[in-house]
Amino acid sequence: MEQATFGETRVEVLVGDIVAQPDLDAIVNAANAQLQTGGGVAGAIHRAGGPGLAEECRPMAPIAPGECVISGGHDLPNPHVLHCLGPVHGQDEPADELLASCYREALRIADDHRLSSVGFPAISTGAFGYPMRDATQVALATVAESAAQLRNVRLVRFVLFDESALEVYRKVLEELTA
Ligand code: AR6
Repeated sequence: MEQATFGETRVEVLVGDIVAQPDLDAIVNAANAQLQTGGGVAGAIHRAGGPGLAEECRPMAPIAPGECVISGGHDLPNPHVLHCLGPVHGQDEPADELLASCYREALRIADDHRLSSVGFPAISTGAFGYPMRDATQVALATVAESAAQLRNVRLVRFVLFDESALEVYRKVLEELTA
């Protein structure tokens, strides 16, 4: 299954690049605590966003695991970026609650800013080492639970880096809606 509806919000899962989603009001950054450039998603977002993005973020740092802050999109095609710090697997506990908090907070902030579409990468599953299947269960269950409270967000897109991640998302989405 590649899409599902929770409340009035559609959830899509696809393979792609998080910085190449020009139709979305906001993309989510798998950030570091300093909200600066890095590897993976953070590197791609800061390269595409340009120096103005790091400059705007500097006074909001540091953030703690589970937290999320919003900035403008600068040179990105998206008007906003939601910067979430995921848990480092095996270090930041309780990992599942901290990861759920990232998704919940990003959706709450997007909704408060009256955004209608948000794109997420698979937070914590790269450099931070969170197993993909466990992280996917947290991500999709949290979006499903949060949907009832959303008044503005109508599209949540999970932008995954490869087919194997997409396969996991498809399976978990199927289990959740069974
Ligand atoms: N688009 C979509 N997904 C991507 C992209 C992309 N352009 N690039 C990587 N992924 P990561 P984390 C996938 O490491 O685990 C950074 O250095 C990747 O395959 O970006 O939360 C920061 O500075 C993986 O599945 O984020 C932090 O220090 C997922 O996105 C730290 O890494 C997340 O990988 C954050 O680690």
